[in-house]
Formats: sequence, structure tokens, C-alpha cells
Amino acid sequence: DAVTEAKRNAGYRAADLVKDGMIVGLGTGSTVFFAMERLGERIASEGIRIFGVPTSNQTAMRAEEYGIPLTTLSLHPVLDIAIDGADQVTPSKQMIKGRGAAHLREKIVADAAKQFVVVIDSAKEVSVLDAAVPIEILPFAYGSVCRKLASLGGEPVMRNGVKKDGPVISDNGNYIFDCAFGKVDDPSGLESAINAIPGVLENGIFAKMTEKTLIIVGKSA
Ligand code: DER
Repeated sequence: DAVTEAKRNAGYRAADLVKDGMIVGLGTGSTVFFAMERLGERIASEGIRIFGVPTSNQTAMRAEEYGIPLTTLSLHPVLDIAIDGADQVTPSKQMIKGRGAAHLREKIVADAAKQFVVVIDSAKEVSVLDAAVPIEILPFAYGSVCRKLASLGGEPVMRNGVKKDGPVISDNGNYIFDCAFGKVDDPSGLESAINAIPGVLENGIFAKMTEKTLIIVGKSA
């Protein structure tokens, strides 16, 4: 369908920006998986030599399927490019991520990259961020953290498993809360305020790396 085609188009275009010898941050989600599919094709057909740093267990497994060799941030603390998806993106390239509960490692990898390429379909484009913000929280701290999120005007809701009773547990062993704040008129300020709460590991607002960010909006055929 048109959305799938647009995701594939965006992913393939991002993958074609990757050059032989690059170290590539690999995000999480259905759109970036198309970029990974294309990278696998390019490794096989062009013989490009790249290494990927995965942002989730799922991405690591998908990379193995596609034949993308993996490395680590300790071996490559600076990445040439990171490719990832997003849930909402504004014209100023600020975004909300985290639908896939991978935003802690995604932000680390995006921060380590010289260029951050975000692949989306047009449904993700918004004028103002207003989605619930995914927040990774240390289980020990969720009571005090939720109280402080409420004082920031948030409504935190624990993300529960679908095929698992109880909370979703991230790849890092933490809880995920989705916290609605309504329209976010100062994304950078809110990103900082949430992360300043002791017990918060990371939140899904990506508002501080717009300079190095390239947004690719996929086109359906
Ligand atoms: O969870 C994430 O941050 C993903 O990148 C998500 O924001 C995009 O996933 P999608 O490409 O499947 O829509």
C-alpha cells in the first residue's frame, strides 16, 4: 500500500547516502528496516564495507538477517551517519520518537553520529509536537518520577505488554511510560526538564540535534 511504498522509498534513499567504509547507526522501526534491507543489497551487490551499531535487540537481529556486520560504540564512538525513524516531525526538524521503546539507545547513537538521517512517511509530519512522550524510567524510581512528570503538566501512563502481563521492559531492563503533555510549544525545554528528573533514563523528544538532521519524506509510487 501507499504508506509501505513511502516507507520503502524513504529507507532506500537514506541507505543510498551511505558510502563504502562508513560506520552506520541503525535505528529501530519499520521504516529504518527498509534502509537496512537496501544496505544489505548494496553490501551484496556493490561490496560496500560498512559496520552498523544497532539501537535495539530487534535491529541487531534484523541486521544479521540482512548481512550487515555489526560493531559497537566502544570500538567506534563517532559514527559517520545514523539512520532512524520518527513518530512526529516538525518543520524545524524537532521530533518525538519512541513508539518502539528504543529511544534510549537511539538518542545515544544519533548523538554519536556526524549526520542524523530520519526516514518517515508524510503522516509523521506535524506543525507542532503533541504526541505522548515515551519516557524510559528506572523501575526503582517510577513513583517519584511520575509525580514530578505530573508537576510538569504530564499525564504518565505505564506501557503494558500486549503478549505479556505487566509492564513492557526495555532492552535496557527499564519501564516505559507514555506521557501526554498536549501541544509542546518548547520541545527543547521540555526535553531537558524531563531528563533532569532523577530516575529518568531518556525521553523521546529529539529537539537538540536539528543542525545535523536530514529528514527524508518517502514518496509512494
Ligand atoms: O521507536 C522509534 O523511535 C521508531 O523509530 C519509531 O519512531 C518509528 O517507527 P516506524 O518507522 O515503524 O513508524
